[in-house]
Amino acid sequence: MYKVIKFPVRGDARGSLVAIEGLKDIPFEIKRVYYIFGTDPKEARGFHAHKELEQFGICVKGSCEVVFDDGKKKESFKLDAPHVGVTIPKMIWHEMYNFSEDCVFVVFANDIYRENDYIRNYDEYLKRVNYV
Ligand code: T46
Repeated sequence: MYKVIKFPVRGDARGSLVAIEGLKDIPFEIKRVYYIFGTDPKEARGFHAHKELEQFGICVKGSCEVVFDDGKKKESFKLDAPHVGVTIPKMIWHEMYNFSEDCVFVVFANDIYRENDYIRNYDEYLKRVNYV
């Protein structure tokens, strides 16, 4: 449903650095990066699946929880370390909750933004994955 990827932290006396390369550290070429910050902890985001888009998300600061749903079962993962991220595969419904006030959630994607790649209706999602 999703994969957790942990990166080595290259630290020295000056501080820490994490490097992420497309096709090497995450399983696709990176075409777009976006980030979410300043989300009110009471707000939830996501509530969609992507038809084709492959993504990888990591909280480089603070924390949030991602709920993954394949139409049959749900699993959640708390992102709270700047060197641990999760894949957000295509055709997986996902929702994000419990953003810390300082959360900066960075997402790498394998394509540009296309609104027609989103399935934003859960019943339509269930139909497409053949569960209704
Ligand atoms: C996803 C989760 C993890 C753009 O104009 N370009 C972009 O690249 C993106 C990602 C968004 N937008 C616009 C579309 C909306 O008007 O930014 C606004 C907020 O997007 P949305 O409501 O889709 O945000 P989230 O947090 O619900 O979902 C986002 C991504 O859109 C989505 O692909 O998988 O983060």
